[in-house]
Amino acid sequence: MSGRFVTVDGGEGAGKTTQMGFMREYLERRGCRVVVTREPGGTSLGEEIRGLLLGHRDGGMTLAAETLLMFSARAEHLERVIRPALAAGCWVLCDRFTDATYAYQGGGRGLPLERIAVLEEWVQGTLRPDLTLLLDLPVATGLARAGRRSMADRFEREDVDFFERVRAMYLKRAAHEPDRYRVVDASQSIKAVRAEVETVLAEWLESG
Ligand code: Z5A
Repeated sequence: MSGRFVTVDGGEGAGKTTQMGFMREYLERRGCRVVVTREPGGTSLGEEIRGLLLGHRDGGMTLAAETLLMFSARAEHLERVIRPALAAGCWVLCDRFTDATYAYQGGGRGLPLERIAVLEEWVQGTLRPDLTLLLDLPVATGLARAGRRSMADRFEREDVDFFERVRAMYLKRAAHEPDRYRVVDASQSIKAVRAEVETVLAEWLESG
């Protein structure tokens, strides 16, 4: 079976990391070779950039710097991890990708989407995910889950309205690209979300 590029995205506390572990098991049981990775990050330099992006910066960070750092990490990630894995026939399961830039920097912070599109074209060329699972849930539910964890990072300290705009942008993109996106109700129990994700994967595998 040839490689596929599958991304998992969603708001705070959506359960991406949890479900990606199950997805890996599911695909490996079907004989797929799977590479699990994440953004921002996924490479040595990318993880350093992640530290800059999520860290607590007294002076803040301009939106341009934030967006360009996301795409710097992505350029490294594509060149060193994603493209080689796909070329070797592996499935790449990526925890967040460019949809997150549209949702957070575009929807959340108000960066014009055309600017993101220019960077997407430059850094990715024609490469886009084959399938994107959007783990969708009410903002309050996600924030309550995330709140149980350790200290909030730079994004997690944003207010509820920010996360509502992020969610709205994800849902808008999913509605515009129904062939690539599958929206999963992530407010259910871990077991129920897992079952829905596996059904989506099974149907997608069968369809193509
Ligand atoms: N960001 C950006 O702005 N622009 C970009 O282009 C990119 C990213 C790529 C870091 O991402 C930040 O970067 C992110 C957006 C920004 N900021 N925010 N917010 P991240 O993906 O590393 O950070 P995150 O959203 O906080 O993800 P996370 O910490 O990895 O959470 P998760 O993977 O979605 O959830 P989880 O770790 O699987 O679960 C969280 C908790 O909920 C945990 O205790 C689980 O046991 C629990 N959980 C999970 N599922 C369930 C269900 N179904 N029921 C109940 N409890 C559950």
